[in-house]
Amino acid sequence: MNIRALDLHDDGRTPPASGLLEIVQRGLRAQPKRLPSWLFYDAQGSALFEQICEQPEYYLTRCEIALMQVHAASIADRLGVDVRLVEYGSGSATKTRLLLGHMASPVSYVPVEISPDPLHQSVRQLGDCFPQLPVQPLCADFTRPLRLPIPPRAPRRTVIYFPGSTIGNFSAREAVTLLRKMRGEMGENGGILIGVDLKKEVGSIEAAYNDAAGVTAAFTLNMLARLNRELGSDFDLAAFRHRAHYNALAGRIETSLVSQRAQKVQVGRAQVAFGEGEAIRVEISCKYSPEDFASLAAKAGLEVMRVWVDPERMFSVQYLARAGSVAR
Ligand code: AVI
Repeated sequence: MNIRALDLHDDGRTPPASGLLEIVQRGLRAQPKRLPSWLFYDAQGSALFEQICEQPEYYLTRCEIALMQVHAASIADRLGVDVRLVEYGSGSATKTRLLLGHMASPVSYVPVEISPDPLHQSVRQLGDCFPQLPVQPLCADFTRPLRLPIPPRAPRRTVIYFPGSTIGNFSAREAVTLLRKMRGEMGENGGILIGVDLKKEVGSIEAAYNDAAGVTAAFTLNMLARLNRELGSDFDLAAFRHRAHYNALAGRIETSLVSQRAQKVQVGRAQVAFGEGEAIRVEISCKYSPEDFASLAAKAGLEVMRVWVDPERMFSVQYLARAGSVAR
């Protein structure tokens, strides 16, 4: 493994653990109640998410990997030579490996991840596959401005890789803000390679978030288990149900935890009252047509240069550059 791979950069901007209680209490005071979806991803939640990706109903991962298997060479060709690849999140080892395997003389790979454990894991895995590749892990929250590590040599282009359709977990307004931030980080000549789940027949979308084995339900409920573990709250997991339904007007899956009875839950010093059937909104997963996504990108000053889609039109991988840029 390249020795630089172990040099973990911490931009010092990860939120303090003490803020968690305040974030949760504020979300549960809101009307309707809501909790941020990043709360899913403690160690248990991340392991459950890996399992979700293997469920037969969850087509997103399967389709994106298949797309990368077929098109990695043409995608890498589009990115060009001497690229610095910055990945938002670091949990997509298979897709990243497929991409890096086709890239010509990449300058460095910078996985950006808020928690150090998955970051170390991805560094180890990639180090084994690409011993010559400088890996510069950055421990940071990718939704906030990043201080990217100094590359080992000057890249021709910085490409931000954001697979998995995680962009769908942001509202349209948040997504534009995030894309605009990426636009700044990639620079004049840079690009964004992004996985975007597509609009399709409602049955398959809803099935993906309501798998028969109940893994997604366990993933959603783990958020409350996490709060019990970390904040000492007393959520009764048996008294909440996972609900995920497609809001066709908004073009998104809306996931909630629904209280099965009237109850009170202790969260820190606050007592939170729930009515029977009352929901906590925990996630949105937006689905886009190629046209929808192009207009979202345009609001962030970006232009879609190329779209790769599977034959069933389930999922897309898109390459964006600055709108009107001459450096294509
Ligand atoms: C990470 N993200 C793209 C997943 C999604 O499809 O919205 C998270 C997820 N939630 C439930 N299942 C998967």
